[in-house]
Amino acid sequence: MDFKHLKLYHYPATRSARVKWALHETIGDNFEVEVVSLYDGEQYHQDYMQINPNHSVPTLEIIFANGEVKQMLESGAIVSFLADAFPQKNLAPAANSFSIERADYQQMLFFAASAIDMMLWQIRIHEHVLPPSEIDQPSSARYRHKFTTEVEPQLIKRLNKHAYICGEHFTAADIIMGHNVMWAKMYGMCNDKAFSAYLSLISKRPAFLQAFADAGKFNPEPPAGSRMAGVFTG
Ligand SMILES: N[C@@H](CCC(=O)N[C@@H](CS)C(=O)NCC(=O)O)C(=O)O
Repeated sequence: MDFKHLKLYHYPATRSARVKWALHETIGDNFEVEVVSLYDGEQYHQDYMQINPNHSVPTLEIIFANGEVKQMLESGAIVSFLADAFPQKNLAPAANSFSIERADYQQMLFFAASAIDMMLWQIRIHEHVLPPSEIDQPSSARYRHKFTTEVEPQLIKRLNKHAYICGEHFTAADIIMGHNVMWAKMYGMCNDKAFSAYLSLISKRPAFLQAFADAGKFNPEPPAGSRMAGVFTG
């Protein structure tokens, strides 16, 4: 089935930028973007909570050709869905083949979107988001350690073998992993030259440049005095 309209609810340089990147890779500019001002609490507005009870971005609203509407809320699921929905863009090994390439691609996409994302999120909330009374410094230290001693070596090994995370070809797994590497760099991690080479390669893609054109508007911490200070969870 084809789509009639796509609308992305977005906030600069957050996980919704992964989806914006995948949309530019697959359908160019043929979608609507609405910015949800996270630090003003717009994600908690009743109308938004009705479509996204997790009060987060991304939300991708899909109006299908037959008029049916579906909201997708998970960046990994959306990026993977788009890659499979537009096979002519060559962003994923074929879904209908029991291949080593597909197995590896899914493994890396989910590793990035779940396990690695969770580690980075723990660092984020304990270093930038939670009020002082809720900060648990050992949690952030634990995930920094796990990331640098367990995750980074695996990624470096891959990137020393081939240009992209799953081989010599760019895939949707690079969208999630690439965003994670940039996110980790904000915390002073991912310093090996393999990561610099990787980022310089993926950041030249026109779809990347479009997706992150607004990244300068991202502020890692709720601005002082924001009514979301102490409320915002991630
Ligand atoms: N697992 C979700 C997480 C989405 C998420 O937490 N987004 C953050 C921005 S990166 C957000 O909108 N936070 C606002 C809030 O939790 O109130 C995904 O990968 O899409």
